[in-house]
Amino acid sequence: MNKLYRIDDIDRNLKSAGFRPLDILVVGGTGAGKSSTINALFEKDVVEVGRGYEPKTINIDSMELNEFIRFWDSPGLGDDVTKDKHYSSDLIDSLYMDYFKGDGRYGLIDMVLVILDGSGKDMGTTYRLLNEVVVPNFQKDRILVAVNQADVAMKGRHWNERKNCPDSVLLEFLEEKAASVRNRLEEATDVRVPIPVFYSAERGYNVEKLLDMIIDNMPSERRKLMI
Ligand SMILES: Nc1nc2c(ncn2[C@@H]2O[C@H](COP(=O)(O)OP(=O)(O)O)[C@@H](O)[C@H]2O)c(=O)[nH]1
Ligand SMILES: [Mg+2]
Repeated sequence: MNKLYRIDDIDRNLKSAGFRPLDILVVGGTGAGKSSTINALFEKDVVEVGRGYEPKTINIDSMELNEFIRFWDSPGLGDDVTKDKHYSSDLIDSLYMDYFKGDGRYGLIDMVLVILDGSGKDMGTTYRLLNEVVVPNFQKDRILVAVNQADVAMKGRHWNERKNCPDSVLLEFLEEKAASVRNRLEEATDVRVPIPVFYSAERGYNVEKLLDMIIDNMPSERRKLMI
């Protein structure tokens, strides 16, 4: 993404909210494509992408897109129970973490972006992540969901390589998927999110829509700790 993409909108939103930068924690199951998503947003490799099932993101790390938005990558859940406990408690800590913003103020994670693997059907890890980690510790109206891996949502079929976008069959499938993800999440976690964007971090498809979703749903005030 161009670092200046909709920069005036971002500036206006954050000015009226009275704070910046906006800190976004990216969460999701291992292999959903959290790190790839951050790289796609930055249009370069800022975090290491896992190959296979080896999770590459051990610590929670931050990257600044521009002076207004900062992304925090996180390790994924869903590998094994012991590791998950460890990662869950790290994630919870990060939701309460006060960090130094460099301008004399302290800040907190302002939004959580949940990444789902659009090529899979299993949402169990995401439900657990929301129910056990995010929802008890974070404001529900600051959660966004996005469906990655749009290119392989139908096992690679119906992806138009030449135009780098889904054909009409896959597009319809993805639209239905986004709507159903939203409904299923609401049933399982009681969180109602804006309709998830579907995109492909790997192919650079709809990545600007992902940023649009973030820009159009920015919080109107600084987050306060839930006590
Ligand atoms: N086909 C496809 N593969 C992807 C996409 N995004 C990520 N991947 C692959 O999925 C694997 C896991 O990605 P990674 O970003 O490390 O996932 P993380 O564990 O959530 O951080 C890597 O092999 C990526 O290349 C995508 O949009 N399409
Ligand atoms: Mg990762």
